[in-house]
Amino acid sequence: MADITVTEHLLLHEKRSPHATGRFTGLLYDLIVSGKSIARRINKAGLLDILGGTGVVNVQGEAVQKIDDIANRLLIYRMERCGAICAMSSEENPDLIRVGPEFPRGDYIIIFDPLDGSSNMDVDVNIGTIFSIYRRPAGRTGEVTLDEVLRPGMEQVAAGYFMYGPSTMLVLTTGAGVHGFTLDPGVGEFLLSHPDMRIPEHGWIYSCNEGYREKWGPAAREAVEYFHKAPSCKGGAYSSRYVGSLVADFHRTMIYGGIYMYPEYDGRPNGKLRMMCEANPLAMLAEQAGGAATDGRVRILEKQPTELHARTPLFIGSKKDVEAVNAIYARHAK
Ligand code: AHM
Ligand code: MG
Repeated sequence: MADITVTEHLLLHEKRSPHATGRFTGLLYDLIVSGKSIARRINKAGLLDILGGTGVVNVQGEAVQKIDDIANRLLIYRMERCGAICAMSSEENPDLIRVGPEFPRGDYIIIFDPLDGSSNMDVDVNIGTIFSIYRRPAGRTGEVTLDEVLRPGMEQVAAGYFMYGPSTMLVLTTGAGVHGFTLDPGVGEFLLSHPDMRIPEHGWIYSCNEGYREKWGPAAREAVEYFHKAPSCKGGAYSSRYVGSLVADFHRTMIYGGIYMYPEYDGRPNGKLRMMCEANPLAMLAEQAGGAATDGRVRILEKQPTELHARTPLFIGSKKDVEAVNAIYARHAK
């Protein structure tokens, strides 16, 4: 069978997706160019003097790695010029970035974490770019206002991630299932390698940073302890895995099933992960693949963000595993 490129796949999808227009496909095309450019730099990172920190601390209070900064600039540059975007928000920038009148503008808003897990970069472990795409509410023109961006994840029209690992992958949903593409470096194209990805209903891996257990509240502790004792889908005990790169931990969860957990903890009532550039896009992917995502109480996609950099606890993965956590939180809420 002939290889199916991501562009070809998107064009076929256009017929089915009510959101797909030529502009949307153009946006994704430019996003893919950005992903390839970031992948190219990451592949040679050790040779290019782009490992380590910039000495700057970002809006999240975290040290900006050189490669974070490079990925962020690449994405902003390309998205500003793609003709489909009117505004964007990046994990690395405190404010909304409005596309200026010097560029052609479209109706889409993109939110991204340019390089998730970048602290893993120095040890050559998988990292990724996560993105979330909204369409501007109908009838809005002129300067984009913040309320047009602060919308629940349910309103996303597309979401996905690039994962830079042994191979570079793009995992994408436009609201009609989830499809995975692998970059063929010889051809320079992402080729369909994982059509119709589905998260198994029940898994055998739980994933969280257990180093924080002393800081967790009783519900989070009980949730994790549940996976120490409950039978996995294989009948035996669950296994534990934690890369510390959300994209990598989530990608494994997409394929093998199980659950990724980043609960709230002492001093961080909403945990660490960002709602708009991390939890929402991954929640859309999870649900489109038959899985679930909650904060222990509420479905992630229904949460109303109150600020661009709002955080949320996250439990994401196999439906049965996420439901077990919800039941524990519900008991603790009584
Ligand atoms: P980042 O976007 O600044 O890289 O932070 C998010 C990352 C996630 O990839 C990962 O799941 C989490 O931080 C790991 O955090 P911790 O070291 O607290 O376990
Ligand atoms: Mg991140």
